[in-house]
Amino acid sequence: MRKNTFSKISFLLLATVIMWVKTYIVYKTSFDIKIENFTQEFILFINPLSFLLIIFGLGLFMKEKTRIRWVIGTSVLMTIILIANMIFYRFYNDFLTIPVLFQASNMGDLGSSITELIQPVDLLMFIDIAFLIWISRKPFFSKTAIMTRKEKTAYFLMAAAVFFFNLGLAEAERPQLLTRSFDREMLVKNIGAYNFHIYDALLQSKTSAQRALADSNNLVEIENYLNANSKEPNEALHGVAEGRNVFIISLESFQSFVINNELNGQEITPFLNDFINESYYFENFYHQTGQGKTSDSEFLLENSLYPLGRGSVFFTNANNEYHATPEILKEFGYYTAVFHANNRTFWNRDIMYNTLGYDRFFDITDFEVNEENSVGWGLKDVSFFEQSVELLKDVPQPFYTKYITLTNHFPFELEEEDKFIDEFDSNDGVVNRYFPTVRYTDEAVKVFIEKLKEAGLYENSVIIMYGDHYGISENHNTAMAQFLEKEEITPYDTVQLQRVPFIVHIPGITDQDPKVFSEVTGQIDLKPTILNLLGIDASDDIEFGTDVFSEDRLPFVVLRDGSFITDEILYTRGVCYDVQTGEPAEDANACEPYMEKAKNELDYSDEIIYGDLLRFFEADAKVDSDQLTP
Ligand code: GP9
Ligand code: MN
Repeated sequence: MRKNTFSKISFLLLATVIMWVKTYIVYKTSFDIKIENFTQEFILFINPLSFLLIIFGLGLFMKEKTRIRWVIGTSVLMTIILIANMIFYRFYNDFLTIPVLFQASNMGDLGSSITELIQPVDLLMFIDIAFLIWISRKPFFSKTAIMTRKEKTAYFLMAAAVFFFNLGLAEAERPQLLTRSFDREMLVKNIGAYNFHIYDALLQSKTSAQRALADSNNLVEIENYLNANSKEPNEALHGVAEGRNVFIISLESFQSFVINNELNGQEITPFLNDFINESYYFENFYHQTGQGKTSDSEFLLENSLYPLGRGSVFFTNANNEYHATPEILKEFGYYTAVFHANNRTFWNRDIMYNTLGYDRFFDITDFEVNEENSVGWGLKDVSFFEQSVELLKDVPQPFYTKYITLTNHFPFELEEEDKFIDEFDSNDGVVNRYFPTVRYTDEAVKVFIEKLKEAGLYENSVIIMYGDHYGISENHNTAMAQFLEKEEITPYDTVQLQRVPFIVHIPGITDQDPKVFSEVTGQIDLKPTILNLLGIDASDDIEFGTDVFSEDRLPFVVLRDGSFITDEILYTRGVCYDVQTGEPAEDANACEPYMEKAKNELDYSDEIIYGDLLRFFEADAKVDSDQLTP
């Protein structure tokens, strides 16, 4: 009987085993999943099985030919899912989620990045399918037969048993697995890539329902939490830049490790190194972006809310109610504009900028872009800034303007004439090319500041610069370890590499008394900081950040993947490190007091966005100046 059953489904089982092994090979070769012990490796190995048994098993309800087609069709589909994840992972170091798929309109603009990411070896992924098609014609495999009801029941019971066994092991290894849904590596590691996609689909339907079910009561608990944690902004700096023009510069893929660092004896960022000596500089400032990359950093900047754990909030919740910086500043007579030489639909910016309250978006059509002045993703930063200053001459003052640079974007292409320093010398082209493009953007910022001075726009300004997110992902750890002269890049180092530069430059003030701050801070703090400098009191706002200059701020920053950093500890991927030594903390429970807070911050912020809760909020920002009264 048993042998009989077996032979009835031999083709289906063969396909299952092949897909299972293939998935495991992909795990080991294409994803960087940290394994700490044998149990974890075992979970990783068995985790594709339950899903594959079930999905292929649906073929048991079909007969002969249809079943063979089902099995082959399913194999093709699973392979495509794997390949899509592999390609996505090469750049984002992350797994696909449904909202990311809806950002497909971005894909058309990716250009050189995509070709860099797809590799000829990817075709190997289809070899087994060719084999399956070939073998399905062999008499032994082609004569499938209908199974009895009992046999089917036994089959699915077994599949369910495998699933629960997997889940049980995973929960034991990683408590709270399914509630900390923003840690996708953990999910894939424990329940497998396929079950992860199912889980993601469930999350999607849950979040879609959330807005409909939300009411103003949901906001009360969050307001209480925020009020209990809110800190007074710095008094002395309150209003020091009142009425000045604001320049926000988003430095593409700029990580802090290049600042005050050298390659072959040459400074990587000579201009910024000098500029910092006339500014306030934060050396422990973290990006907090997720899958939405640049758009997430913009979201943090304008709202002091966290971006979402899945997808880009610019896409998923562009029609929400927000109380963003441009909108607030407009109430105080500011004109607000963004300069970015890309298509206005990229990251859904055209819609979102409207929502955030921007008066004007100078996009690619406002710039002169030609063969000579572009590279990689488009207009080169130097030309971008030069043209921006020209465009700025017609912008009413006071203004709040944001400039999004582009040249230092993966895959870091640059023409010879623009390479002011050599490439790094490793086996990794991406890391090698990163340095000249960073150096180029540094030059572009220098040109910008010079032009502002020439245009008479410098003195009466406040200039804020920050790195939007990492440029070098974990896929390049070997070359990064080589550059940083470390044996290896540990998870602790990875978190430290999420530091991006943050510079506050106020002519006449910071140049008199430049300072380097070591406090842990993050992009979530940008909005309250800027508003305080401008003398606007938005303390009643729903904000998760704190003025970086605040005297009594809590030293705490949470990253979008749930990692967090204080002045003593750094928590990531289930391990609590001593932030000074980079070694696991002696007191294993040292991170415990912050676990809840980290989760609350992210969950509450998500709740606001998914529930569109700010539509229930009446904000009223105050300025204590008669000059600016609306
Ligand atoms: C595109 C630019 C880059 O307009 O902001 O986006 P990124 O890939 O860095 O999110
Ligand atoms: Mn970016």
